Amino acid sequence: MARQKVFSVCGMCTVRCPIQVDVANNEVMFIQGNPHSGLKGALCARGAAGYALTQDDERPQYPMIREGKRGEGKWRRASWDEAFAYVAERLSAIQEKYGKESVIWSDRGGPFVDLHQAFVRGLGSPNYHNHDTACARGVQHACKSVVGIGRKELVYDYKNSKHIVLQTRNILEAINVAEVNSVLDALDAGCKLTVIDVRATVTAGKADNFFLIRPGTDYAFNLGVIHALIDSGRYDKEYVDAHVNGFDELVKFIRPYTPAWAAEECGISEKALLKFANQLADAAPSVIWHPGWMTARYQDSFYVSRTAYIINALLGAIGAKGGLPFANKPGDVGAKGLKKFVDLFPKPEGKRADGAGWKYPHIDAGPGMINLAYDAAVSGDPYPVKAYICHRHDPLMAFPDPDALKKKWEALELIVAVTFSWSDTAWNADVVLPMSPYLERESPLAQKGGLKPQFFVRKRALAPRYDTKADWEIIAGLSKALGLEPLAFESAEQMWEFQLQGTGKSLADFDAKGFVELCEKPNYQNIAEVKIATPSGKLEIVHPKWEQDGLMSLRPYVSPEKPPKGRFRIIFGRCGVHTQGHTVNNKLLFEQMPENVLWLNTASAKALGVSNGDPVKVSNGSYGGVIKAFVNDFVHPEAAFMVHGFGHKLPPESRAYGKGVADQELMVGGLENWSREGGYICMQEHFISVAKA
Ligand SMILES: Nc1nc2c(c(=O)[nH]1)N[C@H]1C(S)=C(S)[C@@H](COP(=O)(O)OP(=O)(O)OC[C@H]3O[C@@H](n4cnc5c(=O)[nH]c(N)nc54)[C@H](O)[C@@H]3O)O[C@H]1N2
Ligand SMILES: Nc1nc2c(c(=O)[nH]1)N[C@H]1C(S)=C(S)[C@@H](COP(=O)(O)OP(=O)(O)OC[C@H]3O[C@@H](n4cnc5c(=O)[nH]c(N)nc54)[C@H](O)[C@@H]3O)O[C@H]1N2
Ligand code: SF4
Ligand SMILES: [Mo]
Repeated sequence: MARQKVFSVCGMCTVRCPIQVDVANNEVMFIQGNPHSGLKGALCARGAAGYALTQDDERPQYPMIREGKRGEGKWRRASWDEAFAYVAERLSAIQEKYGKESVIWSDRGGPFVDLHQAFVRGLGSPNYHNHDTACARGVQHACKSVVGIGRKELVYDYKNSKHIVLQTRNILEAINVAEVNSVLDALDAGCKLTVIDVRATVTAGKADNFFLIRPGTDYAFNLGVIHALIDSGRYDKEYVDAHVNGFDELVKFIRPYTPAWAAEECGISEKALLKFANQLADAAPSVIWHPGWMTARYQDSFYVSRTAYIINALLGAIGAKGGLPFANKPGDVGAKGLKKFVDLFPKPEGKRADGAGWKYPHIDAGPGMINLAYDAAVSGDPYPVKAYICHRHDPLMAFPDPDALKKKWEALELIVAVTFSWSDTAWNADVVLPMSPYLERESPLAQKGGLKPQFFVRKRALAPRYDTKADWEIIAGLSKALGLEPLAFESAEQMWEFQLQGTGKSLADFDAKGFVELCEKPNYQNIAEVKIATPSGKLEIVHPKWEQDGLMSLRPYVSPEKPPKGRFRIIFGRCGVHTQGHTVNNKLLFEQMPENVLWLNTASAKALGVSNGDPVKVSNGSYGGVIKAFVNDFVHPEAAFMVHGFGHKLPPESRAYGKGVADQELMVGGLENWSREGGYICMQEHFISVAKA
C-alpha cells in the first residue's frame, strides 16, 4: 500500500503537539512534528517514542470487570457491549438510590474535554473535575485574581521577548516543543534568560542569571524585586495609572521586604538581585516573568504566581508584544467557535460536591477540586458521592499518600478507569475501559486560543491493534446504554460535522495542514481596548471580592521551616524523556532512563556518609524505598530532589516494576494540605529521612 500522510496530535503528554504520521500497511514509517506548524518537524524524545506505546503488549487490551478485591488484580474479560451495559446499569442504580449528583468524574483536562463535560451534564451531575489541583490550579487562580481570566488566556510571547524569567519552570526539560523552539530562537536573537530554581537544570545552563535559592523562598524573592522596582521608580507609571488597581496598597505592603532582606532569606546576593531588577526595567515591556506551571508545591505558591503577574503588570508586560499578550478567542478575530457538546444538555441545578463556586466562591467551578470531592464521598456532605469515572487520570500517582486515598475510595461503590496504559488507579478500579493509544484513535475537534486562534484535528493513523476504543467511542457507547442519544455519535465524521456547524468551515479545510487558522497574522489586542473582567475593570493588586471572602490579596511572608537534621525537603520535577508516571514502561523510553535518582548536595551527602552512586534509604511514615544518590554541588543543601513517576509496583509492567522510588508515597498526610486561596495541594511541605542503605 502506498505511503500515506496523516495529520494528527501527539498524545505522549498533555502538550498535544501537532504531528504528521507517515503510514503504510497499518505500520508507522515516520512521525514528525507537523511541518506546517511552529514545530517545523521537531518532536521531543517522548513524541518520537509514540509508536512503542502502540506496540506495547503490557497495556490493557480489552474491557475488564473486577472479580477479586480492589487492587488484587483478578479480572474477567468483558465485551464492549457487556462493559457498557454493566457501567450503565450500575450508574443508573446508584443515581436512583443516592441522587443524580452522586456521580463524579475527573480527567486530564485540555482541549478535548467538552465531550466529557457534556456527558457528565447528560448524567445530571454538576461534578465534572480535572486533575489540575495537583498541577497548575494555583496559577489559574492567581491569573484570575489579577487579570480576571484563566492563565491560558494570556500568551507567552517568547519569540519577541527581551527578557524571559523562569521561576519553578524548567522549560528545556519539562517540555512543550513549540515553546522550546521559541525560547531558543529568542535567545539566539539576544533575549536574556533568568532562571530561579533550587537546583541547576539544563535550562539553568543556558541562563544569563541563575539564582539557586533556598526551597520555598520564591515569594520573598518576588517581594524583593517588587521593592526594587518601586523604590527605584523603574516601573511603568503610565501603565500602572491606567490599568492597575491597588498600587498604593502595594507600596505600603512592600516596605519591609527590601532587596537586602530578600537576598538574605533566599541565600543569594543583593547586588545580583538589584542588577536583575534593573535589567527587567531595561527590557520592559517585552518581559515574560513566567508564573509557573507545576506549582502545587507550597502554601504560598499561589502568592508566588500572583506576584509574578503583579511584576509583569508593573513592567507593562501584560498585553504587550514580547510579554504576555491576550490570547484571541475565535470571536476576537471575527470568527465563530466550534459548536459545543455541553450545550446539548441543561446545566444541572445541584451544588458541586467539592464546594467550588459556593462554599469556596473564588475556586473555579469549571474543573473544581477533585480531592474535596473524595472528602465528600467519605463524609456524605453535602450529599452522598458513590460513583467515580476516572478518565485519563491516575490520582493514585498524581496525589500524595496513595494509601490514604485508597481508604477514601472505600466509600465509592463504583470506580471506572478509562486509560491506555496500566496505572495504579486502573489497577484499583472496578471496571477498566481501555482506550486506544493516540495513533489508533480520533478525538473531537479542538479549538486553541492564541495570537492566531485555530481549530485542529486528531485523525486516526492506525487501526487499533487490540480490542480498545477511542474516547469518543467510549462516551458514545456509554451514552447509548444510558439513553443519552445526542452523544451516541456513529462516526468521528458525524461528531466533527456537529462541531463545525455554524463555523463556516468544513472537514475538507483540515486536509492541507491538519489545522485551520482563524486569522492570517498574529493579532495583538491593545490593553486599553480589552475589557478586563475584574471588579474594578483593572488589573487587581488588591481584589475587593477576595478581601470580602476573608482571603488576602497580599499575604505577609512566612519563612519556610528548615528541615531537622538528617531530613530534607522533598522536591520533585520532570525529566526530558518521561511523561509523569505513564512512560516508564515504554520500551524505548525505559531504555533512556530506567529509574530515578536522588539529588543531594555534596555537603549534605558527606554528613550522611553518602557518596555519589550509593544506594540510600528514603522514608517517611510507613513508606520507604531505596534509590541511588546523585551527589553534586548544584542543588540546595535542604533539598532532596527526585523525578516524579517512578516506583511502579504493578505486576503487568515488567520493565517499570520496582524501579526507583515514588515521590507521592513520601508525602504522608499530604491530601489534607491544600491552599484555600489557590485551590491546589501543597506537595513540597514534607520532610523525608535519608540514610545510607
Ligand atoms: N518531559 C516532560 N515534559 C513535560 C511533562 C513531563 O512529564 N515530561 N509534563 C508536562 C506537565 S503536566 C507540566 S505541569 C509541566 C511542568 O513544567 P515545570 O513546572 O517547569 O516542571 P517541573 O520539573 O515540575 O518543575 C520545574 C522546576 O521547579 C524546580 N523547583 C522545585 N521547587 C522549587 C522551589 O521551591 N523554588 C524554585 N524556584 N524552583 C523549584 C524544580 O527543581 C524544577 O527544575 O511539564 C510539562 N512537560
Ligand atoms: N508527587 C507528585 N505528584 C504529582 C506530580 C509530581 O511531580 N509529583 N506532578 C503533577 C502534575 S504536573 C500532573 S500534570 C499530574 C499528572 O497526573 P495525571 O493527571 O494523572 O496525568 P498522567 O500521568 O499524564 O496520565 C494519567 C493516566 O492517564 C493515562 N493516559 C495518558 N494519556 C492518555 C490518553 O491520551 N488517553 C487516555 N485514555 N489515557 C491516557 C496514563 O496511562 C496515565 O495512567 O500529576 C501531578 N502529581
Ligand atoms: S511535548 Fe513531546 S510528548 Fe508532549 S505532545 Fe509534544 S512531542 Fe508529544
Ligand atoms: Mo502538570
